[in-house]
Order: sequence, then C-alpha cells, then structure tokens
Amino acid sequence: MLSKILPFWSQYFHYIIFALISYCALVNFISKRKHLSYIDSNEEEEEDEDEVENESALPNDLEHIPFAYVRPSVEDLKRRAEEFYKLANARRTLRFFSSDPIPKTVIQDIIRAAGTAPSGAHTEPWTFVAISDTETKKQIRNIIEKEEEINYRKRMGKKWTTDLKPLKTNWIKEYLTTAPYLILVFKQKYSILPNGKIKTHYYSDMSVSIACGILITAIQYAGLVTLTSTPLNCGPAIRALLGRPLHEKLCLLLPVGYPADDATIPKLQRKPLSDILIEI
Ligand code: IYR
Repeated sequence: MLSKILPFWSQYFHYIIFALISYCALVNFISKRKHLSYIDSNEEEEEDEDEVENESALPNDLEHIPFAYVRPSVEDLKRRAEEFYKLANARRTLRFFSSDPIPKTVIQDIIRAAGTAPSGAHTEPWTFVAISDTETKKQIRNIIEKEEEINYRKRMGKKWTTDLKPLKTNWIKEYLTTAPYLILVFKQKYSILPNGKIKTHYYSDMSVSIACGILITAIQYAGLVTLTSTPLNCGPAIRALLGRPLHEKLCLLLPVGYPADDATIPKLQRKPLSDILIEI
C-alpha cells in the first residue's frame, strides 16, 4: 500500500504543493474582496437593526384622494416636450464659477424641487446640505484636494487619468471656494424616527439619483450652472465636518452659481437619438 502511495507523492509532490498554495491565495483574495466591498457599501459599521423596533414606512389607513389633472392639447404636449429638451440640452458641466452671490430662496426652491422626486415607499431618503459659509467651503476644498491628489496620482490609474486628460481636470478645485453655494446630497440608508424606531428605506440609491437629476435640472431652469462631482474617498471626512449621522452617505457635491465671465467648456457632442433610443 505504502509503496503504491509513495511514488505518487514523489511524482506529484510539486503539483500538490502548488495547488495548495494557489487555493490558499485564492481564498485569501476572495475574503479580502468581500471585506473591501463591505467597506465600500457601508463605509462604516451599520447599527444593528435587529435590536431596534421597526416602524412601517406608511400608515395602514393611508387615504387615497382624486388626482387633479388638466390634460394639455396635443400641440401643447409637443411644444412643451421640445421646449424642455432644448432647456436640458443647454445644460453643461461648468468648472469655472463667478463668486457673485445668489439669493438663498433660489437655493431653497431648487432643493424643494429635488425633494419632489419619487422614492421607494415614499421614504424620501435624502438630506441636502447647502453651504455658503466661506470657512466651511475652505475646509471642504482642503479635504477634497488632499484626497483628489492621491486619487489622481495613485488610485485612479493610468487608463482613467488618460481618459480624463481631454477634460483638463486635476485635483485643484478652485470652484469649491469661488462658487457662492455648495449643495451636498446625502443618501439616508434608513431613518431614525423621533420615537427611536427605525424606518427602512427602499430603493434609496435610485430615489436619490432621481432627486439629483431633478436638482441639476432645477439649477439649469433657474439660470445657474453646476458641476456634478462625486468626491472619491471624501465622504466620511465631509460627513464628520458637517455633523451628519453615520447612516447618511455623501452621494453628490454640486457647486452652484453663475459661470465665470471667461468660463470655457470642452466641445462635446451628445449621442443622437438613433444611438440612444430603440423603438419597438
Ligand atoms: N473626481 C475627479 C475625477 C473625475 C472623474 C470623472 I468620471 C470626470 O468626468 C471628471 C473628473 C475630479 O473631480 O477631478
């Protein structure tokens, strides 16, 4: 028996050791990936929801009322759809802002509009922070520029930075201190009600994304400009600076204002309808 096993071992010894090492490396790699994706999606440890009593999103006896609606004529439909397309098509991402002030009520109405977005079970899982305070804007710029320098130099990699070269972006973000307002959009993973109960949020990523779409369109309609920025790795530091709770995650940061007089934009083309629409 032994004589049969021994030649097997001596003959395949290297392969077996190699297979074992590869297996251990693979297991190690997969567990690290799992850990990383956990950190990425949670950023910080979430509260143990099992121990807290849960509140329904909506009351059981929620009233349903008639929908007040005035049907537009077909001509009006066509005119309004085209008008809105032209307005949306005139929007451009701006990186050069004027420091001229804008009325606070304009920002409030823009955020009111964003807050009309549909949300899973009407949970409205968003918090908007509007900053006009010079010192806070400086602190945000500091946090972002420090992280972005590391992003551009190390994290983003050759392919990403090469792809971005034509847009002439880098880690210096002057607009963070020149724009009169910064609007920060946070996603609430759940909400904590005044009675301490937890309200579960559904489809919060999609709900917040739609709110962001309405937000940038409202900015455009008002006659202002913005830049949809998603500062990489800055979320927790900015959340701490603004005193937002751990269950809120920074999704988007938008400088808002008038464009600088000498503002430039990259000459880009949008895809034609035939490239984005399939009619069946
Ligand atoms: N967040 C970086 C990098 C960046 C990424 C994309 I995608 C852009 O379209 C532009 C920039 C920055 O804001 O510089």
